[in-house]
Amino acid sequence: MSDARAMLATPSPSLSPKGGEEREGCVVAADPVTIRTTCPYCGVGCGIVATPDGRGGAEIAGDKAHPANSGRLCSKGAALGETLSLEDRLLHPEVDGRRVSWDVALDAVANGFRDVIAEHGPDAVAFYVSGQLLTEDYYAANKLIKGFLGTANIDTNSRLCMASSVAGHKRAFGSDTVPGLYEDFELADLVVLVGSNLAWCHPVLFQRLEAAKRARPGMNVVVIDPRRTDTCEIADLHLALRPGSDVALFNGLLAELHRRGVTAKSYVDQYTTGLEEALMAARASDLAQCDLPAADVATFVEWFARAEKTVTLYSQGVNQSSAGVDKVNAIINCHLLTGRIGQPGMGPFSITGQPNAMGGREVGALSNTLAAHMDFTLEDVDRVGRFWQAVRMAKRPGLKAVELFDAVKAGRIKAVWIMATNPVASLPDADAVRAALKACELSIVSEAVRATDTVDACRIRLPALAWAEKDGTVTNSERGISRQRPFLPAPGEARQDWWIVAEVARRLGFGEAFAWTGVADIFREHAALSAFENDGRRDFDIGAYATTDEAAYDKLSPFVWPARAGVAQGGRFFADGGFFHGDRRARFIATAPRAPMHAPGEDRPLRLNTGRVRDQWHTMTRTGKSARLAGHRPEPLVELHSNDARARGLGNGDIAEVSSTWGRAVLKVHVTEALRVGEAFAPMHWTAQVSRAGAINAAVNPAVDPISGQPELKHTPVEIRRLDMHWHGTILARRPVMLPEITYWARARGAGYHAYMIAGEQPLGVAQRALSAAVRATNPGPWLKGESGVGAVIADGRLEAVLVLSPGHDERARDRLAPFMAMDRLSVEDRSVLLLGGDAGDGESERGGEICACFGVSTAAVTAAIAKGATSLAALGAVTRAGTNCGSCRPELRALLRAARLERAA
Ligand SMILES: Nc1nc2c(c(=O)[nH]1)N[C@H]1C(S)=C(S)[C@@H](COP(=O)(O)OP(=O)(O)OC[C@H]3O[C@@H](n4cnc5c(=O)[nH]c(N)nc54)[C@H](O)[C@@H]3O)O[C@H]1N2
Ligand SMILES: Nc1nc2c(c(=O)[nH]1)N[C@H]1C(S)=C(S)[C@@H](COP(=O)(O)OP(=O)(O)OC[C@H]3O[C@@H](n4cnc5c(=O)[nH]c(N)nc54)[C@H](O)[C@@H]3O)O[C@H]1N2
Ligand code: SF4
Ligand SMILES: [Mo]
Repeated sequence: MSDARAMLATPSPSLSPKGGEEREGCVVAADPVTIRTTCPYCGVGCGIVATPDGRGGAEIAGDKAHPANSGRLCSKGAALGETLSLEDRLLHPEVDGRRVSWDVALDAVANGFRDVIAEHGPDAVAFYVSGQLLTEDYYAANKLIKGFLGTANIDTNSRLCMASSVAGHKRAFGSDTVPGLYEDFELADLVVLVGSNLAWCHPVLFQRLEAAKRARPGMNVVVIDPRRTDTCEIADLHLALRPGSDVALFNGLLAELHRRGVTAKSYVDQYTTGLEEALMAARASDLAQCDLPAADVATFVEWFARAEKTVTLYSQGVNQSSAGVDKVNAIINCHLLTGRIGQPGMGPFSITGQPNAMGGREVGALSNTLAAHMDFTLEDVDRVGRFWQAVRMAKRPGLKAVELFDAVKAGRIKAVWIMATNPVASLPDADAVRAALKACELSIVSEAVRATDTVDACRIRLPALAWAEKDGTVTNSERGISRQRPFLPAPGEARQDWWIVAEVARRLGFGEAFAWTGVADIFREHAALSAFENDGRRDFDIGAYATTDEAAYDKLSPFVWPARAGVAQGGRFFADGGFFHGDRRARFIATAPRAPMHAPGEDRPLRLNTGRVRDQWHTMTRTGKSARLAGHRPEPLVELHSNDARARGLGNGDIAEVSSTWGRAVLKVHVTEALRVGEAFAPMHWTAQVSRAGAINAAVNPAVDPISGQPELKHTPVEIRRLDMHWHGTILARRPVMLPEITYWARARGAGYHAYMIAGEQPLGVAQRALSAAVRATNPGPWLKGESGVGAVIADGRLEAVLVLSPGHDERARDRLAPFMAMDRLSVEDRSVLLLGGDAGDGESERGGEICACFGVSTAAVTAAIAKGATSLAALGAVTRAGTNCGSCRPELRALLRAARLERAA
C-alpha cells in the first residue's frame, strides 16, 4: 500500500502555483497496484478495490475482504470507473467568475468572515455541509465554526436525511445510537422495511437480505410503503398504507402486542420507563387511518407477535415527514416492548443514505449537536471548549437547514460556506434557496464539479478533490469505519476539503488549533475527543484509535465502534439496557398520529411523493457522467396512477407540468399501477444542468418536523396538467448542443455522445429550423436532410449528430439511432436507413428502456427471452446476460418473470 501511495502525487499541504488540467503523476506501473477504498455513494459502505490504469482511469471491483459487501457492488458502484474524467471538474479557485490563486481566494473567504463577524456578530455566518464529506473534513469544519467562529450555524444535508432518526434515537435511548449490525438482517425471522426502497437505494444490503431469505425461506419480509417498489419483489406482504399514517400503524401494533401479552416484562421493568403513556396514546389512535385491508394488518401483527427475531429497517418514508420523529419512536416503542433490541437478529435499524451520514453525526455537524455525540449542555460546551482550547465556543444550537437558508434570504446570515452538497437542487422550495444565495453578500462553495445549480449561484468557488483523490475515513450504517484512500493524483489545483478549512482558520489567526499535517492527525484528534472524559457516559467512543500512527492509519482495516481503549470492540447496544439517559433507562414515547402538514385540496388534489431511481445518485454530478447508468431512467419523470392519468388526459410519454403553491416542474409522464390513486411520484435527481425544468424541488413544500427540522420531502399537494406539445424529438450529438428556448429538454450521456430528449409548443417547422441550426453550430459538417423529420451531420463517413422530430411521441428514437453513433463509418445503406428514420434493423428498435446497466440489456430483449422459454433468473442470465454482474436489476427481472407467469396462468 505505501509503495502505491508513494507513486501518487498526493496533494501537498503547501500552496502550488501551477495548475495543468491533466492529472499529473499518472504512472503506468509494470505491476498494476491496487488500492482498497470505499464506495462514495450509499450508506451500505461497500469496500472497493481500485486499480489505476496509469492514464487517469481505474479498474473498479468489489473488495471481497470488506465486511459490508464481501466483493459485491451495485450498478452505481460498478460504474464508478466512468465518473473519473476531468472535463467537468472545477480545478481552480474563482472569485466572481474570475480564476484566482488559492491565496487570493482563501484571503477573500477569511477576510469576508472576519468582516461580517466584526460588524454583525458570529451568528451572521453559516456553513452548510454534507454527509459526503469525509470524517476528517467534517471534523475540521465543525471545529472551526463551533469552537473558533463562535456560532453553531453549521448544518448538514443530513438534516434532509437522518435528522428525524437522530432525534428519535435521542428521545428513546438518550443518545444517537444505531443498536444493531447488518448481519441482523440475515439472522432475523421477520424483516420489516418501512419507507425504504432497499432494492434501489441500498442494493447490496438488499442482495444480502435476498440471499438470506433464499437460504431460510421461513423468513418473512414485510414492506410498508405507499408505492409498490421493486423492493416488494422479495416481500411476503406489502402494506401500501396511506402516506403519513405510519404512526397509526405502529401504535396499533404496540397496543395489539401488549394486549396479546407479547411484552418482555422483565426488560420493560428493568430498562425502560413510560410504557403506560405510550400505550394510552397507542390505544387512542385509529388503524383505519392507514387505509389498509384488515386482513393484511392482522397478518402483519401476527407475524410480528410470533417472530422473536425481528428487525425493523426504516428510511426516508419515515424520516422525511412532518411527523418523522414520532414515526421513529412509534417503531422503537414496539422493539422496546418486546425487548427485541441489541441481540442477534433483532432491533430497530435506521439505515443511512450517504456514505458518511454517520460520520457527520459523530463529529457533531448538525446545528443542534456539538461534537463527538455531545450536546449543548453547560458541561459538554465546557468539555469540548477545553479539549479544543477554543477561542470562542458556540453555546447554543444554531439554525437548521431550512431556517438557515431562510435567514440567508432575510439577510440575517450574510456569509455562507457550502461544502459537498447542492442545496439549490436538493432543498425543498429550491428556487427560494437559489434566490437567497444570489442575494447573499458572501456565498462560498467548495465543489468538485464546475457546473452545478449551487456553484452557479455562488460568488467564491473552491475546487475540492473528489472521491478517487481523497484520503480519510467514513462510517457506514452499522457504525463501521472504513478508509477512503486516494488512487489517482490530485488534478489541477483541487485540494482536500479539510485543508481548505484549515487554511481559512490559519488566516483568521487560529493556526495552532488547525496545524494538522495530514488526515491521520485529524483522525487521532477526533478519536481522542470521543474518549475525552467519557468513561462510558457517551456511546460514541473510538479512543482505541487516539494514538494510531500514520502507518497504522494507512493500513486501517474496517472496524465497528464502540472502540474504547482497552475494551473489546464493536458489537451491539442495549441487549442489557445501558441506555444513555441519566437513569440509564430507555423511554417509551407517547405518539399521536398526525397527517402530513399540507393536505391536498380542490386546486391541488394529488399528493406528490419524491425519492430515487436505481441508477442515479442525487443531483447526478457523478452518476450523470456514465452512459451505462443513463439507460434505465434517462429522463425526468412523474409517475401517476392510470385513473389519475386518464382523468387528466395524460398518457405515457406526454409532457406535464407539476405545480404546487411553491413552484413547478415540467416532466415526462409515466403511467403506473404501482401507486395509490391520488398520488404521484417524481425522482429528485434532475437539475437545471441536465433539464429545462426537471428539478422537482422547485415544487416541493418546505414544511418540517417540529422536533427534528427535517423537511417533509415526501408529501406535497400538487396538480398535474397536460402541456400540449406540437412535436417531440431526439438529438444525438458528439459535441454538446446549445438548445434554443423549448418547453422540454433533458440531457443524458451516451457512449461517446450527448443525447437530448426534447419537446416543444412552437410549430414543427420553426422548431426544425432552430434546432438544426443549433446542432450544426457545434457539430460542423455536411447537413443531410432525410424523411420524416430526420437531419444528420455526417463528416468523413462518420455520424457526428442526428436530429429527429415528429408530431407525436417517439420514445424509441434514442434506441433506434444509437447504433449509428457506434459505427466508425456509415455505409451507403446505413446512411439511407438512417435518413429514412433510422431503424438499424437489429431487432432492438423497440427496446422499451434498459434494465441491465452492466450489459446494456433492454426490456424488449428480456421479454423476448421470456417468451422463448426462459422462466428463471438463471435462464434469463444465460440467454441475455442480464442480472449476471452486479445484480441491481434482478428485482425488475423477477417482476417481468412474475408478470409472464401470471399471464400464462390467466
Ligand atoms: N440509487 C440511489 N440510491 C441511493 C441514493 C440515490 O440518490 N440513488 N441516495 C442515498 C441516500 S442519501 C438516501 S437518504 C437513501 C434513501 O433511501 P430510501 O429511503 O429507501 O429512498 P427514497 O426513494 O427516498 O424513499 C423510500 C420510500 O419511502 C416511501 N414513502 C413515501 N412516503 C411514505 C410514508 O408516508 N410512509 C412510508 N412507510 N413510506 C413512504 C416512498 O414511496 C419511497 O419508496 O438512498 C441512498 N441510496
Ligand atoms: N425531493 C427530494 N429532495 C431530496 C430528497 C428526497 O428524497 N426528495 N432527499 C434528500 C436527501 S436524503 C439527501 S442526502 C440530499 C442530497 O442532496 P445533495 O447533497 O445536495 O446532493 P449531491 O448531488 O450528492 O451533492 C453533493 C455535491 O458534492 C459534490 N462533491 C462530491 N464529492 C465532493 C468532495 O469530496 N468535496 C466537495 N467539496 N464536494 C464534493 C458533488 O459534485 C455534488 O455537487 O437530497 C435531499 N433532497
Ligand atoms: S450498495 Fe452500491 S452505492 Fe451502496 S455502497 Fe455498495 S456499491 Fe456503493
Ligand atoms: Mo440522504
